[in-house]
Amino acid sequence: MHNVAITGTGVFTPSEVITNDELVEAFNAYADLFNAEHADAIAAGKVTALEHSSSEFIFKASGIEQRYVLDKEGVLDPTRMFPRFRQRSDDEPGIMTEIALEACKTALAQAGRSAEEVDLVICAASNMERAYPAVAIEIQNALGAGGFAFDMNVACSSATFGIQAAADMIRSGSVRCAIVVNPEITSGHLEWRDRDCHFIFGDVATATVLEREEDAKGAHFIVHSTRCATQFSNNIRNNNGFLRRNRPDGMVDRRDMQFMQNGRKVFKEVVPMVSAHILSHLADAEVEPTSLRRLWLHQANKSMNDFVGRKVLGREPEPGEQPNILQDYANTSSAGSIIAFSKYSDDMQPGDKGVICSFGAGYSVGSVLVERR
Ligand code: CO8
Repeated sequence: MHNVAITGTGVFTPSEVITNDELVEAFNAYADLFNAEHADAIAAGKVTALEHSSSEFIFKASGIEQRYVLDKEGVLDPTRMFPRFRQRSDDEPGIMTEIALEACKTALAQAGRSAEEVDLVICAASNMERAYPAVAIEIQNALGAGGFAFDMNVACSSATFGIQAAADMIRSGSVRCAIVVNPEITSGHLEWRDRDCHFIFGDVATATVLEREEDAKGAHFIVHSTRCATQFSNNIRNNNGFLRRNRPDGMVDRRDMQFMQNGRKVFKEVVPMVSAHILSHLADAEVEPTSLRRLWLHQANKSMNDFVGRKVLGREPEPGEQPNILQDYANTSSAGSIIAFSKYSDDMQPGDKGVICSFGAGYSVGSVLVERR
């Protein structure tokens, strides 16, 4: 059995930013257009008028101030309200591969590894741009990596579940060096026309290099242990899928073909689940929660993270113990905790321990207990 180390991480951040004010202005213009177009049906009580969104609500309810996206113009066009991506031919790299490569290159450079040394690529994300061939195999090919590659989707928990899968294979010896990459183009499956959720998500790609500890070339984190758990819930759901055309309304632009959630219920049900999950993981690893130097939590909601941090540490987290990036990136699904880990781990000293934890649709929770070496 081999010790497993995280030796590099990378974050690709799109160049385009949408502030809350810009987002709300576009949404409100869309709502006005919708209400004017459906004025008679609204007056007859057959259609519900859309209410305006507000920047104050968004910041207060979530802590989000802005989000990065791959295409700002399409999202903010009130007659469109979703990104405009150039149609690519099958001979060109897909858009997920393109952003994944950027994150992979940074992570590999940090690890001091060349792509040929990688023998496992896992593309772990909350949606894939096609069914097959696997996006991971396209990334493997574009990188020039060896071995094998596969896609996995556990929504917001994809990165930690991918890390567990890679770590287990490295530990057992079937893989020597793995890269888990999370290209999250959430702007493609968010419903920007729904006031309840239009502010939640942003685009990004993250990557994590894992290898045998004995191969690590510099400072690294060992993966002490990982833990994944799932519990079925319909409270976060997207009904788009390959059986879509079998439905009588299969070709209609239905609301349930994009992200849907009951946010209040998710908040109430997931917070205790996550706190209990982390505490039982730490208890089994015989690590005192109070000895943790850092929690790199999933980045969905600031209050959610405050609750989890307080429950796990048993006190108010000190500034820096539980870094948030959601104010800048919004919720980037599986990538959120990895962005936090990548940006806020350089100052950790040998022996310092921390937990990377993601949670979301499924429900799903994944935790990775790491120690600086
Ligand atoms: N502007 C103004 N008012 C608003 C707005 C708005 N934009 N939106 C809602 N309101 C109103 C509501 O209508 C409601 O009014 P009333 O009280 O009159 O009914 C009031 O504000 C309060 O609404 P909520 O109860 O919905 O507000 P909350 O305080 O619950 O906040 C949140 C909403 C921020 C969504 C919060 O519930 C939350 O963060 N919940 C947890 C969400 C979460 O963590 N989800 C995980 C999803 S991520 C995941 O699993 C990955 C999925 C795959 C990725 C998908 C990519 C697209």
